[in-house]
Amino acid sequence: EFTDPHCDGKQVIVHLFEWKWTDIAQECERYLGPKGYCGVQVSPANEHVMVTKEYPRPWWERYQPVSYKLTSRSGNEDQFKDMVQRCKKVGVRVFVDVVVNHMAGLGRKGQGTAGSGFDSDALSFPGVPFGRDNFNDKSKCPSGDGMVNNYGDPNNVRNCYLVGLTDLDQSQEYVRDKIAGFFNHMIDIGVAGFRVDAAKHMWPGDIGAIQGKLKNVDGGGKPFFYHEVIDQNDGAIKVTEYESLGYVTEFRYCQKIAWGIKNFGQLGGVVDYGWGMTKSSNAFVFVDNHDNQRGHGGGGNLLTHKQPRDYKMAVAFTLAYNYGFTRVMSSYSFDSTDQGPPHNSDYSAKDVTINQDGSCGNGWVCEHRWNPIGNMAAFRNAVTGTDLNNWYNQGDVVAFGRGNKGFFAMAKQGHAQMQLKSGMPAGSYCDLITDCKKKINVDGNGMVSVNIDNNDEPIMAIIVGGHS
Ligand code: AAO
Repeated sequence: EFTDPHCDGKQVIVHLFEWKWTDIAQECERYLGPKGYCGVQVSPANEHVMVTKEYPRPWWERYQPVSYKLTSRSGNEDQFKDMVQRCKKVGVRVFVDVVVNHMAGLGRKGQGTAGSGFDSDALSFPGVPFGRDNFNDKSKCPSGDGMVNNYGDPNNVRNCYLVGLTDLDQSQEYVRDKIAGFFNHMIDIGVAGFRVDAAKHMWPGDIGAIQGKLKNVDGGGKPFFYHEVIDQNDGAIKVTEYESLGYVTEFRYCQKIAWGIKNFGQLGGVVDYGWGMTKSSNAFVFVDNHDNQRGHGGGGNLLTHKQPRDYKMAVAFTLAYNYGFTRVMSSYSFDSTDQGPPHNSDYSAKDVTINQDGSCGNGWVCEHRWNPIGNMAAFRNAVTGTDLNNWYNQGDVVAFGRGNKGFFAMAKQGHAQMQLKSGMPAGSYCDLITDCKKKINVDGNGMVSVNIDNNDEPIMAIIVGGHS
């Protein structure tokens, strides 16, 4: 249940972090649809605070809800509807980042992005409406100051305020109905599922009760759910607690793949279960996310777009490997941890411009468009359901096949010419990474002529059906 993304078997979601709805609609039509992406994760679409106190309009203001009205920094409800419909028309589904553990942070009041008044200290959010009775009162929180301050105690993690964010009481039918109403409104619009923010801070039973109130998505079936739970074997909350509710984020993978790219010989163990990583059918997998790429949670040694060569190898490997359901990050340039998206004078996000070479301008990184990333969505789609075979891992080269559908190789030193065993039928195949500028031959014995000679993108990938 809750594990069908409703995108006709496609396998990769892209997080277009902080993009406006009008830009996402265009990107679905000009890139995500044609490249075979399953869907797009969009930033929180509901009304949120506008922060000026600590920093001028930081990205994280969207994680402080004021109401469930669909007007945010990315656009209004009409633009949201247009985006969902235009994406769906080209086979790209929309998954919304939903912030329902809490409302805005203490000490904040005024108006949200849809003009609703609110006052956090008074626990007053008339835009929903939520009032004092709908929040966890201090008696349920075991910490002295009412804040989450002990990840070893589930009651602390779930019944206290996370970094001062007013903590809703989802055990109440009224609160559950308001949240379910918010989800059903988006399901009516055509949304296919949700990324549940701060799921670790909600009781799984409460999330399940809310899911029980949801409509089926159009075309039938439950909405797709993936829950944000940072579990790095160092707290009381385990990802397994959420497995009946859909996919769960597997943050340990971020560190394992970064380690593996630095130590190619370790890549064979990238998902060994010694770290207690969740099983593949529940693992929501990524190399970095919007928090840990800027040191905001789920930290540790990891790779981001700022290390392009290693990052391309990490993401390409992740999309070629047979673990989990995958999401790729798409960022904007930043040099401060709080910095919001590239913006106009009114702090609205700047348009995403596309350069002649397919890269983006205006401060948008668009790593999801880099060939080793964008072209690997088709690889993951083509090899769905197949096993890993013909594993090769010597001399800083790693290579493997996926059933008789695909073959993948990477050379850390930037070049590799060798014959390797594959399960592929004989033929001449397009190399996906070079956009088919290179042809790769497989002979009658399944021997593939690996040929890597690009130091910036030392990767090769071929699939059946990707014939030249
Ligand atoms: C802002 C201000 C605050 C202010 C607040 C309220 O920064 O100073 O008090 O407003 O006015 C985002 C930003 C926050 C921002 C918030 C609201 O990151 O800075 O606060 O919006 O505007 C925990 C949660 C996890 C959460 C993460 C950031 O468990 O769910 O913190 N992520 C989501 C979103 C995130 C958002 C929120 C939640 C809130 O993705 O963007 O916050 O809606 C340990 C715990 C984790 C914990 C981290 C960080 O992790 O295990 O559960 O995440 O600490 O507190 C190693 C360990 C690992 C540890 C990690 C720490 O990896 O192995 O266990 O180090 O990095």
